[in-house]
Amino acid sequence: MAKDVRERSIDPASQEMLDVCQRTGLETAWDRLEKQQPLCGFGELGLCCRNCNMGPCRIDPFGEGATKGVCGATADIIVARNLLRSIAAGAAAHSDHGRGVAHTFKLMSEGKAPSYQVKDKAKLESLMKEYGVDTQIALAEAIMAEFGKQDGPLQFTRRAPAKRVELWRKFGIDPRGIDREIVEIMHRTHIGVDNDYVHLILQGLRACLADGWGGSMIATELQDVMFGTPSPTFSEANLGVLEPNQVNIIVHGHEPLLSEMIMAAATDPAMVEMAKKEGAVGINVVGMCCTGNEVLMRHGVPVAGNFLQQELAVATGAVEAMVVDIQCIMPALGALTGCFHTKFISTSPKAKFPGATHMEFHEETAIETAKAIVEAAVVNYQSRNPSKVHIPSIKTKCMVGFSVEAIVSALGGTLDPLLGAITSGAVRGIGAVVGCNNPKVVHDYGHINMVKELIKNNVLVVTTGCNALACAKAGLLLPEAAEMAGEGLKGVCKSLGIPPVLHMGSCVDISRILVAAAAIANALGVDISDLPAAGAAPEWMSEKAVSIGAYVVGSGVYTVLGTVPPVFGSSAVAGLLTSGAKDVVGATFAVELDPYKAASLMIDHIDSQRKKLGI
Ligand code: BF8
Repeated sequence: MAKDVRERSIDPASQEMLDVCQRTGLETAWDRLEKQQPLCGFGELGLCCRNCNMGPCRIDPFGEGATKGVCGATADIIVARNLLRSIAAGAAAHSDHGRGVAHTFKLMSEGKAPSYQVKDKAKLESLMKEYGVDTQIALAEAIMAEFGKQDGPLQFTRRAPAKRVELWRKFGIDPRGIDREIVEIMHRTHIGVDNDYVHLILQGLRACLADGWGGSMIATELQDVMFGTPSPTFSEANLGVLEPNQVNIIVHGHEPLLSEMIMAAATDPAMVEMAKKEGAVGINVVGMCCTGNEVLMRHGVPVAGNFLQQELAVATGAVEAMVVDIQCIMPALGALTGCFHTKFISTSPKAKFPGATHMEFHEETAIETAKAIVEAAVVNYQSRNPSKVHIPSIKTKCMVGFSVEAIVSALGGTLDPLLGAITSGAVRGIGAVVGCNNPKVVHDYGHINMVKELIKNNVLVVTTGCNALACAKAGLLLPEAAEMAGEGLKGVCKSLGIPPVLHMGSCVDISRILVAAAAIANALGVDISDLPAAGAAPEWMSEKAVSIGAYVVGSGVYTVLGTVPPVFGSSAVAGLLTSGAKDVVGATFAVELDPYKAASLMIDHIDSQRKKLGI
């Protein structure tokens, strides 16, 4: 029997489309999750091992069956190894994205990628200074070399407070090179290599720090150089941004290298003219997921939704092309787009999908490929079947684009007003709320209720990824949302004209949050772990989120997870993550599925940090 859509999502546009899907028999991730029930209990606890072919092995959590794998690996070893492999995959995904951006930057610097230019010269110059080089090409080479470094340090790790770097060194987790740490995880988790769960987890921390302060930060910084550092701008979010009379193109995935070019091609007057000849009034490019965040914050391009809305967007029947690159793109889109006229176009040399047309994107010919993609969408407009079109008329205004530079500028050029507000207690602390959607929990319920609870209690929220898009849809990214905040935070937001929830970008842009945390800690003369700050990922699902969570904790920020990580098959590993890590990195994870209780945990932590700081 069809499930009540209100049990699937709190977002009205998504509920409307879920109804359409149920009526027309279109399958979504929620349906597929139901078909997966009951989920594998061994998998949920992290207790199955497929790392060699003597198994697969699994440990009986009740101690009645096998307590060891064929090689003798215990629950502690298996759980830790599985966790590390997730970190490796997540760190690899972010860092390979960073490598792609660095590669484009290098080609551009050599004059081989004419579609790209330097948009933020000041950032370019400050990066050259940071790396101690005199030319753009030397900077490109120095950044590319970070990936293959053998002995570190990674330049951007030195943005962290000196005390943090000292601690990383003391525990042997200061990253030596981005690729090296990922490869070492794969080596150590091979059968018969590293079988000490503490030692394994320390390597996990080293690899994820190379993501947050390495690969992800490289992606953010060089994207800013080439596409501009975001500054506050207004736009709109939710499925209602799709236009009934225009050629709708959704850019979905993660790399702005592609979406920036699609934007440029779609605004080409010749292309717009062609769309008019096909009977459309124009071309409407909208974003989805983190690509959505990238073009939203730099150009105010409207965003159709977050992770769980990708299928719902296609189900509107009004999408001429779903253009994807990498990460968080459901392979289910192939079959679903096949039910409509929608062209599913893959572009990355790294990512192909069943049912997709592959139009491979290369930096050297970027704008030409982008034009061919836009043209394919335009000529597809005629194939739209009006009887299948259903666009929810729901969208919300949002204010986005709070890079660290933009925050400092909103504060009048210095962090002092924020520090003053924190010290006085008007702003109780900072909550970084990030991460995915997951059909295991009601779509956007965890995101929105946690964020509302935090701002109500005077916690300024910074957000990225799919949480940012949930907040955009719920109207939390508007200065008027200050009315939902506690008195102190409301006053600060009103005087600065900013929302109580600051959109800082895509998931690689959590590196911006690290930079902000480091700057605040440095200004106060303390470590990041001393700050009245906490992190959360209320609906996380991806391996990238595992890496993020680990580098945020590794950077000293207490972090609450809203879906259960597969580590509870080992009380030793779970204990290390939720308690023991405090003695190493000064921060821990907590797991709390109720967003209200999770917000309280964060607020309690913030209060205890304030007490320790004497503020
Ligand atoms: O990198 S928040 S579902 S879209 S993984 Fe994916 Fe998760 Fe969304 Fe962006 Ni991040």
